[in-house]
Amino acid sequence: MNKKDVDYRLYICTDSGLMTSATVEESVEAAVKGGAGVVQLREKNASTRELFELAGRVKAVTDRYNVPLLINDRIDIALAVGAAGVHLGQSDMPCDVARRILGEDSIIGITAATPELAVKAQAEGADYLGVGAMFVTSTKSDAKPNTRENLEKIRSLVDIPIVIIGGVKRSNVMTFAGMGIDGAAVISDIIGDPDPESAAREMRKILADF
Ligand code: TZP
Ligand code: MG
Repeated sequence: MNKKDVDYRLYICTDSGLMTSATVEESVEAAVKGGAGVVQLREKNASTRELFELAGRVKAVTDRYNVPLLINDRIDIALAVGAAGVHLGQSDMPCDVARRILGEDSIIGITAATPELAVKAQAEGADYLGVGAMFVTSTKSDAKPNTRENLEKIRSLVDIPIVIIGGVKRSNVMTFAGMGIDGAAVISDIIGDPDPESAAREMRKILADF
């Protein structure tokens, strides 16, 4: 898939610690069937070998549905399995260096919590931004809650896609409608649901007219 055609509306991240019973691959497949347009493999506790093997299995699923797979933090794993790209935070490899390593066709997403970081990420060639945390979330307890004012400011300053993240759920995502946001990145409300397919379908429906 051309990276310009990515549908960011429903972006799911994995977290095997939040899953009830299924494997990561099964949860990803369910979420994609329900309408997720981007999958990020985010497994903070896996060893390099485990992550490499899991990434290969997840990519087999995302390839079948023609959905891009992004790898959290790890450029090496993305290259090793031929993933569509990476998602990088402010403690990870700098965006411009990642771009040099991965090339122009890869997707590079950057976490940018402030207008300054957002503008810098866009200037360094980021394809999209993750902005959050929109709410306090136990999934990432060190993520500081961001403000809507910051989100509005960031939206006015960059033209690349923005996905909101952090405590975003079916029950609250509608409150962001009309802000020019391109999508919602969700972990617990989908991957932590016993029925990720229905959860994704419900969320995707709510996001339909963002
Ligand atoms: N970055 C900021 S908050 C967060 C990440 C990865 C966690 C989001 O998880 P959840 O369960 O959707 O709140
Ligand atoms: Mg990171």
